[in-house]
Amino acid sequence: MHLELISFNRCPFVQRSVITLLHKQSAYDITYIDLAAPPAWFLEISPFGRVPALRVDGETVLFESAIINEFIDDVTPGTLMPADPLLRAQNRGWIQFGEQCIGDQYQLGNAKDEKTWDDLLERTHRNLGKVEAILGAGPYFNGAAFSLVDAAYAPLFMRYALVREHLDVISTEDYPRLRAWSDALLALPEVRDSVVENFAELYRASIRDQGGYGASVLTPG
Ligand SMILES: N[C@@H](CCC(=O)N[C@@H](CS)C(=O)NCC(=O)O)C(=O)O
Repeated sequence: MHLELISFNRCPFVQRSVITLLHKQSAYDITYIDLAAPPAWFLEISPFGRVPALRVDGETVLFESAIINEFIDDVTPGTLMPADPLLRAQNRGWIQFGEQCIGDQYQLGNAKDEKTWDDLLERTHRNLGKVEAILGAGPYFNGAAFSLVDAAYAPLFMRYALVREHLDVISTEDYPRLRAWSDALLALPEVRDSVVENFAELYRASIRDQGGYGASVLTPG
């Protein structure tokens, strides 16, 4: 089966799928597009015009990172979802919630003024607090075994780590379990290798270029 991931080099949702592909040691091709000027062929195959899209055997196209990741898991050896249906459903819920956390993070970087920033930071902490409250002893979301929830949150953790010298959002003091989970994931090769080589600079530049209050806090100077 041939898998082609359509990607944008800074997208955290694409990164979820790359982590899953790397973890499962699956062969795949990656095609980068510029989301600011998406090519016509992409708009034809991606119903929402969003990445990631996964083209299977050159024809069928899947969209939505959580769905793509379950498909990758299904067609490769081993499983990254719990066997118990109740746990699987709970895991899917927290994967979905991860999108909210990624959205909070994106908006923080874009915050134009201090008031917007304060409101967003409050919401960010409220949401992170919900995740902290349900985490177990780790090291991964479900305990000893890496799963698709881990792939879903690692991009969020990588981005917070890249601006940590200016603002430690997931501090050990505030979030002991979340931070330990973040540290465990960021140490994995499949997470480290899931972004382009110059990602750190690309990511910081994407915030700096916003030029608002969020940029002045997260990427000063
Ligand atoms: N829920 C989607 C979110 C994907 C998403 O928002 N991707 C962004 C890039 S990071 C995108 O393609 N944005 C272009 C647009 O919305 O037009 C998923 O999990 O795949």
